[in-house]
Amino acid sequence: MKKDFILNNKLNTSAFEDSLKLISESRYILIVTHVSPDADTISSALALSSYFHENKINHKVFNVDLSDVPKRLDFLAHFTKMIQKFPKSYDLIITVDCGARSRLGFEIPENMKVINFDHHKSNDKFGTINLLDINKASTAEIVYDFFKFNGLYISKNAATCLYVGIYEDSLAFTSARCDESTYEKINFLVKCGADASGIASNLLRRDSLAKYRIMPKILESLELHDEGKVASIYAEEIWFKQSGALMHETEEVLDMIFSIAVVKIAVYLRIVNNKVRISLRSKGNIDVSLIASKFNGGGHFNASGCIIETKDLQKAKNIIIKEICEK
Ligand SMILES: [Mn+2]
Repeated sequence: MKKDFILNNKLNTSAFEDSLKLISESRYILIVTHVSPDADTISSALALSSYFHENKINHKVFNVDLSDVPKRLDFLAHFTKMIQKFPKSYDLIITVDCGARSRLGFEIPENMKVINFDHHKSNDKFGTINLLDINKASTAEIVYDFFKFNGLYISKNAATCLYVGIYEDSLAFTSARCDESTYEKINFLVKCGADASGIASNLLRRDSLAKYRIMPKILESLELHDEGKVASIYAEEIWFKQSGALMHETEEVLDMIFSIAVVKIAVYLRIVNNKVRISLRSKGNIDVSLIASKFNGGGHFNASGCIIETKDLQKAKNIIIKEICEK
């Protein structure tokens, strides 16, 4: 059995039903979030986890490195129950927001059944059942569709998770992939008990001081290229040690420079595991996933990333800026 749900204005809902059937036939489910987890993958996983808890379905939410999970999501139900050690046995994997096999951080065991919830163009349909919709701004929206098409009850806990995933991955409802259905979902999630104001307080008003110690340094690194169309910033490894800031706390600086009127593409470089990790953002019809894919990276049309195998930030900056400006 291999089922794909790919949206072309026509819903193939049978893949949602088949997913639920596969879930009900399984004894122990491993929900897998991606490496360098973001709010979409964690929220999507914890929304499913809430449903599974409420319905006594054996499962665990897995991430290959829990120390990487953003702490600011700790208000989501079952956040502390996530694991990074494999359970003794499991017979179904559900991946959420994993745009490629490599994003799981481990090899899928042979003959393992996999349900693949995702919205990345790069996804090569590695699942037994693939619930892919690249037109959606978040994987959380596809998890929502799974609940709705199967007529499943969305508890307050699950609704809160789904709201957070949709909010964060749509960049606070500013993504071009937000459509009418996004707001219909949000409306329904609020009816289910998601508290928009409470969520905003938890998500946006709990910054560390360290974040504001490192931000000026990163902003100071700002350079404009190609008559200001391309902006780059970087963060030296030592700045993290000096300030105590965490990697994911600095991503907002990229959004800040991306907001400069003349800038069309924004680039952020920092060192992760002795290599330079690069995040790219673009406005309008500029596809930065094409640039990321030149360096074996991936992501979305307007937001993607890649890794360059060097410890030299300046060298990596020159390589990526050259690639962008020669486009
Ligand atoms: Mn996502």
